[in-house]
Amino acid sequence: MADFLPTRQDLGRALDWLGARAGEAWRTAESLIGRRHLRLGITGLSGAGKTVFTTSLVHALRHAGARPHAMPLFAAAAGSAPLSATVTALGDLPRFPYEANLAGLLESAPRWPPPTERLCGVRIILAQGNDASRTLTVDIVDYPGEWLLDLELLRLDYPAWSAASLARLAGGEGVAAAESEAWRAAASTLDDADALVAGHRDLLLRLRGHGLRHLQPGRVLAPGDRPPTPDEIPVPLPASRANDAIFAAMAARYDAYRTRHVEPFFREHFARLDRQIVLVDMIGALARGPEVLADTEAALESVLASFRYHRIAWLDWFRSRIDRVLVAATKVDHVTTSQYLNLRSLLGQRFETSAWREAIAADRLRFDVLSALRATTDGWLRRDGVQQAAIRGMLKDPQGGLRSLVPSDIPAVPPARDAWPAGGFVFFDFAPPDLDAFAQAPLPNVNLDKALDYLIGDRLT
Ligand SMILES: Nc1nc2c(ncn2[C@@H]2O[C@H](COP(=O)(O)OP(=O)(O)OP(=O)(O)O)[C@@H](O)[C@H]2O)c(=O)[nH]1
Ligand SMILES: [Mg+2]
Repeated sequence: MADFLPTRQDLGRALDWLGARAGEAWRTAESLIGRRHLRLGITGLSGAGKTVFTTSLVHALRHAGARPHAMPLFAAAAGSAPLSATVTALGDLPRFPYEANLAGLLESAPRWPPPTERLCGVRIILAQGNDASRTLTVDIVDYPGEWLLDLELLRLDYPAWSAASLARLAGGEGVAAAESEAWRAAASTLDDADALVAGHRDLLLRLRGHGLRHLQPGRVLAPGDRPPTPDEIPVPLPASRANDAIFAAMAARYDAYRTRHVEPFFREHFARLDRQIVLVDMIGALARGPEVLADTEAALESVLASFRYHRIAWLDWFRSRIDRVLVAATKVDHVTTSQYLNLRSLLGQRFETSAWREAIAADRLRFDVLSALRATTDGWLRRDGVQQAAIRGMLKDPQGGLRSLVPSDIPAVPPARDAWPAGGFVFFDFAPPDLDAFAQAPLPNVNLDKALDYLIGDRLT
């Protein structure tokens, strides 16, 4: 019971929170006069496909009215009056570079957009026919998945976070254990906070290079525009050091990191979202092997836990209002159509437990596959007299050219380590396709319309 009595600090946080929410009265008033508003969060761990998805989504919303058959959702919603879309900045957030990303994709040698590590946003105002009072404003907030993963810190105190982080680093006999061995030894003896932080940062970067994603604190990897100062960055230390001065110093840093970075992000952005899409590169994780696949699954589980808060007294008062979460395995054009069902199953199988059943049954949580920009087409390849399903596209490697290839089949559940195929799962990276015909039309994709229908469709009607 004592857990739930607010402390003075909790009350302070709650007041900050109320201040941040004042703008919402305005949104409620807008909705009463027929101007509807929806705030959509887009996230995924680095390289998952957030920027490509957001670019394709904005482009689709802009041109859905012009080519209704490409996006059946909009054709149905618009009826006889075509939809028009205006793209503008979103408050004082850095603007999502839609135009620059699109220009790169439309070049004669199309380019994928560059990596991004900051929060940014864009507002799209959809209007139906000439009726200016019938609008739907879609605010899109694109933020690094590492920050979503950091919300886990709000549920853990410093000793618990340390224990969990160190267990992940030491776990198994894989790359994390080997790479972190020297740092873990230092963490059990060293008293120099700066050296511990620098070594830990270096370790996290190396682990990310190996494809691991369940890495914290996230702002070490994705610092954004307001990076933590050196004395706000904690590292995990073993319980054997609980009585050392360095342990108390790191616990203080941990609290500073949470209150100055994680909580403001939660309050100012995350908790204001209405809908969320979480993008996951399951195919890339499979290609990296069993350790990375298990790590990606664990990171996803931690991320999804942030959508249902338990036992955090002050957060429980102002529960996140996100009522629909779509978890999507991206880049599904890397495999043949015949593999989509298995990919969907590989993504969602871990959540077929009682803890998630209710959310899934109520359609508040959905799992699906998508490709925001389809770079391949389906085809067939004859090999040794046998017809095989193949995909065809321009390889990303400039020497690769246009190829028909047979990627690995996707397993419906993660194979046991000793049942992993010799040589691993093999997939290929593709360049964006020629998009000449799509400057004024939704980009070729898989399931973008379906994803949008779930995320905003009910507000369009
Ligand atoms: N074939 C294909 N490749 C994709 C698709 N989406 C993303 N990619 C590939 O994945 C890479 C990363 O995509 P981004 O959208 O930049 O990923 P991100 O999540 O924004 O990455 P960071 O900003 O680095 O965190 C791209 O450069 C493409 O190579 C897709 O729909 N199809
Ligand atoms: Mg990006």
